[in-house]
Amino acid sequence: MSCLTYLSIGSNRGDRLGYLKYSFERLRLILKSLTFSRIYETDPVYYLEQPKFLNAVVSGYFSGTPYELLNKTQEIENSAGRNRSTSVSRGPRTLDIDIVLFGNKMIKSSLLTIPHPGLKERKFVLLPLLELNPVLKDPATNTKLWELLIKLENQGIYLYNTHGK
Ligand code: PH2
Ligand code: MG
Ligand code: MG
Repeated sequence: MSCLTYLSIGSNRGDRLGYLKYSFERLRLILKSLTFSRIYETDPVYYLEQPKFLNAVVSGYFSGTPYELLNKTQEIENSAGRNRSTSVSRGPRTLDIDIVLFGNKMIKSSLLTIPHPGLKERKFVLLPLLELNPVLKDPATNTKLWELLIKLENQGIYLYNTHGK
């Protein structure tokens, strides 16, 4: 059996667009019917002293457990030069792939929390997520995600125009 999953992708170090495209190509081999949102350039949140991010969300069907998917996404992050040992928590990274939703599953363990704990407060996740599926709900509370999005303050999210870049 396969499960529809949504992943948030981010990069704010090095060739940001290149890392996003690399992640799409790698995820294409892991997720069936891979679909991706438009790409947004976003102001950093949490740790503010870092460059702007490129962010997107992808969806697709995964055959396996959430932990198996986590292993695969971490392997892709590592192969994109992600260095966990020297990096500041929530600081600059070449490639970050976060599992946001995995069907309607709810998981809380030391390795993995699903839905992603930042989902409800991050416009750079909610906006591209709703672009892919406007009727999504938070499986924990059943709240419509668009209702959460419109309550958030402006966070600096701009459509990234890839023409001429
Ligand atoms: N990721 C973070 C911390 N802050 N800000 C934006 N705009 N986009 C991100 O992907 C992001 C962030 C840690 O994963
Ligand atoms: Mg992240
Ligand atoms: Mg992450």
